Parts: sequence; C-alpha cells; structure tokens
Amino acid sequence: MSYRFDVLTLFPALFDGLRQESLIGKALETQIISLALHNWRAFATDRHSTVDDAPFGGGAGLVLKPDPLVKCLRAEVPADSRKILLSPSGRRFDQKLAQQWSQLSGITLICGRYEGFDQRIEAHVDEVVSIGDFVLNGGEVAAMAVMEAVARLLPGVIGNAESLTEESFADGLLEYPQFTRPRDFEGQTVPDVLLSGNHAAIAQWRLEQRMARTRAVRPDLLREPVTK
Ligand code: 6GU
Repeated sequence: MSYRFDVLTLFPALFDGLRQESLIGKALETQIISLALHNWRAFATDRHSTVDDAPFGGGAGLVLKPDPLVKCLRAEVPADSRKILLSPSGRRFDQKLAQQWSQLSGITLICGRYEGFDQRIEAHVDEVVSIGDFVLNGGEVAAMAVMEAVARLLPGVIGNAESLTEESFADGLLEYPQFTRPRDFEGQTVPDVLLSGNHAAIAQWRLEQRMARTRAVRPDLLREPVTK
C-alpha cells in the first residue's frame, strides 16, 4: 500500500517539478507514495469559478471562501486522511510531527493563497501547521517541505536507513561537520582525529562538535525535550 498524499491547491502546476525530480519523484515512481492534486476551483459554483471574496468587516485583500474548498475535501479526499491546513498562523511543523505523520496511511495538505481563509474552514481540518516564522504567498512551498520531510522517513525512500537516525533532529542535536577528499582544500585541512582510525575518539569528537554547534546556533534545542 502506497502512502497517500492528497494536496488541495489552486496552483497544481507548482508541483510538476517535485513530481518528476527529487526524492519525491523517485518514491512516486516506485509507488512507495502516491500524490493526488485537487484544484478546488473546480467546486466553485458561480460563472467565474470564484474561490475568494472580500472580508466581512473590511480590510485589505481577499479571503478564501469555505464552500468550494470544503466540497472538494468531501468529494475527493479519503474520509480517514489526516487533514492539515497550511498557514503561517498554525502550530510549528517539526521533525516529531513528520515522524508521527509518517506512521499514518497518508495525509491531506491544504494550501492557502491570498490573505487567508474563512475561519470556518478550520472546523473541517485536523490541524493547522506553519513551517516557520516567515510569510509565504501560499501554502504550496510549505506543502512540498512537509511532503519531503514525511516521505523520506518511509521505508525504502532513503537507501541508507542509518542516515535517518544519525542526522540532525533525530535526537535533538544538530549534525557534526563532515569532510571528504581532499585532505587539504586551499589550506583548510581535515581534523586529524578523523584520519586517526580511532573510532571511539571519532565518536567522542563528533558528539562534542554536535553539542558545541547546537549551543552556538540553536540553543533553544537544548532546552527542548528530546524528539524521538
Ligand atoms: Cl504553512 N503558509 C504560508 N502562507 N506561509 C508560511 C507557512 C505556511 N509557514 C511559514 N510561512
């Protein structure tokens, strides 16, 4: 059984590149995942296929109307799929959520555009999620980020399963620095310990590097409970 991604978007062509290239493209090809794109404009009922309208109470911009979007959800998305609304006002997406969602049979990602959603749409989703403290014009790029974070945790998507447990965030620390040939790149040399063949010393050095890097760049992670 494929892990099923459903994506509601007014701009399905934005997903063309992702479907053909990348880890997602490969996982689609091997049918580890499937991707169903739904343009809910098809569920608008007026002559101009309107999906947005002016906000009650006034203000700038347009708000996504609830009816075509909710109709699309009901008609085209499996009832048991976890429905996630992508919005800068949502709870922050993280590795722990990616882990949890990778255990499901699939998720539905709903991409907003314009200035926001009619609040009543929230009653029809399970979760509202943001990918960070910045504003995108729409949820599409956020949906792609979530898809990639989830898909790479599925069995068979990443060749080397060990790289999943060793990488940043798997245990709440950033990754250690990596080096490959040449040993001397324009005067920058590889740390001696990595050439020593002493595996215990290498493991110790890498752990120290991870802690130092996390303390310097992301001290907030050291105060968070371990995400496993
Ligand atoms: Cl999920 N959507 C939008 N429009 N902007 C965002 C975001 C999502 N996450 C961070 N910024």
